[in-house]
Amino acid sequence: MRASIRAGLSGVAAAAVAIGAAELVAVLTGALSAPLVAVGGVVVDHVPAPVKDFGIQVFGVHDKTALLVGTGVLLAGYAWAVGVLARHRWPLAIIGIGLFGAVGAGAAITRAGAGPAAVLPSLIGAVLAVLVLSHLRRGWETAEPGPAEENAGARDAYGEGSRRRFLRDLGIVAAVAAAGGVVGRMLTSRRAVDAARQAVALPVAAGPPPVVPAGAQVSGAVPYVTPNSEFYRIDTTLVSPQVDPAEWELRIHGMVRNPITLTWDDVLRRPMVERYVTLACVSNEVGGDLIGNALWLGTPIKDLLDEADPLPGADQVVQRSVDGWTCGAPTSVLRDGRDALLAVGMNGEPLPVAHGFPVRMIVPGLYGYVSACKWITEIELTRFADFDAYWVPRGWSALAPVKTQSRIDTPRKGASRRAGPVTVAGVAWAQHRGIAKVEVQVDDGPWQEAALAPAVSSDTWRQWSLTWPASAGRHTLRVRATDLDGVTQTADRAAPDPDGATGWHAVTVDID
Ligand SMILES: Nc1nc2c(c(=O)[nH]1)N[C@H]1C(S)=C(S)[C@@H](COP(=O)(O)O)O[C@H]1N2
Ligand SMILES: [Mo]
Repeated sequence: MRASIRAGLSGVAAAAVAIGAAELVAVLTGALSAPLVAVGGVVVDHVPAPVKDFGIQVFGVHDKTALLVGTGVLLAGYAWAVGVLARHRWPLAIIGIGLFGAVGAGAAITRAGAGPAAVLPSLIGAVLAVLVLSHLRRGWETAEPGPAEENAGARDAYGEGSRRRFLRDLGIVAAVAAAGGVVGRMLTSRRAVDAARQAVALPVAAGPPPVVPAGAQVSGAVPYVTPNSEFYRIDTTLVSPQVDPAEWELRIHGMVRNPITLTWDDVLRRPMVERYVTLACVSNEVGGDLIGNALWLGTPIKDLLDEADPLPGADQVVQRSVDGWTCGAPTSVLRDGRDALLAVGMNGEPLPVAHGFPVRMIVPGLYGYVSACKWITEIELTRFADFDAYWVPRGWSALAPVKTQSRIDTPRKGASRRAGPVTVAGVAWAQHRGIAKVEVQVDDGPWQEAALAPAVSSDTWRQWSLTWPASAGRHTLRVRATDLDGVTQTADRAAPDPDGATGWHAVTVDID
């Protein structure tokens, strides 16, 4: 490889380090102080309107991506030139890097709300670029021993096998730069979205807030309303998508007469209702805790679907998340009058990021994987025959109403108690049908009816309790529920796959 190519590549690698390091520093000094964002912002603010319109026309929604790619190409060209310059004119190269840092710092300091610290990402990036370039430079002139006598010392430093060593160093530098950039960008966008979330003023629901009846909470059972921090979390993402509500959009399209696009403000202006709904995961094992009950604030999805006006035959509503995940629910279920919500609030707060901020769906009576899309950005009317949502080709059912289930929360499995009256308590759920009866069996004795606590609605779980006169020894307690359709939970044990676990929850306790 020719020395000038090595020099050019080194220049680009040094620039990458500068950008990557700057992204990391910007986590502390603010998103707008990262040089790429700062310079991009200045360009966008000053570009003449016709040029901007042209950009939007040509690149459409990808105009920002185009701007970033364009900036990246220009930057790489500049960095290459600086690297080549560094071969014979080292001081000039340093000035070149300094200029680069100055432009970044200058742009950052003019951005809204910038303090003196806004110059740090660019300056620290520039200093690191000089260090990296001066290190890589030691591997240049060994490529073709020639007249580059001023680099004789450098040749000694690398000696034989220089090509491999140079490439190795270049690779390490590039990897470190990329990692720094990605991590920095991730942390920065997390902070930005956290700030946007804090700033949200949730709309007020029409009608009086739902009331949790006195006595809905039974001692020994889980909290009737699950706090956000304890609400189970299930999704396919490694890191929660960070969605800026200002840039968020929801498209309702496909087999509809009137496609609709909603912005965040459009959603907030729609009529809002607040409902308790118990959400369950299909993967919940018998006795498991992948279930929670929250107060959801949202706008009825039925009205939106009515406005979109589905075509005959559009039997599936596919919901798509910003990360491409999909789920599909029957159109008929979403329009049957139940409180299926496009939700923006959870227990009085904007949705937590992990639970779908800014907007998700909640459908009473369906498992989450077919109905509760978080970070939703698309609703597409289609046919079940035409589209399989994410989990369907992976072996899970396309249709997944929640199965009637019950769980013993106290005593816990393996607990010990004194002989005498022991409280047995827990929860039971059959969303959108409602719980009619809960029964407990001790060992092989008769089924005894537990006392049912009131519930907010048929869409929420219901707590129950029973006082058991416990005698010494090891005992097994079982629970089963009957829903308001009159169906009692089957004893047959089935795994969650493909449409929800069945069987009775049992715990063994020692009484002494
Ligand atoms: N975007 C997206 N939404 C999703 C999922 C997902 O993987 N990605 N998982 C679903 C599943 S399987 C369940 S059970 C619920 C869980 O919601 P929670 O994490 O708020 O409890 O979200 C649903 N929504
Ligand atoms: Mo789930």
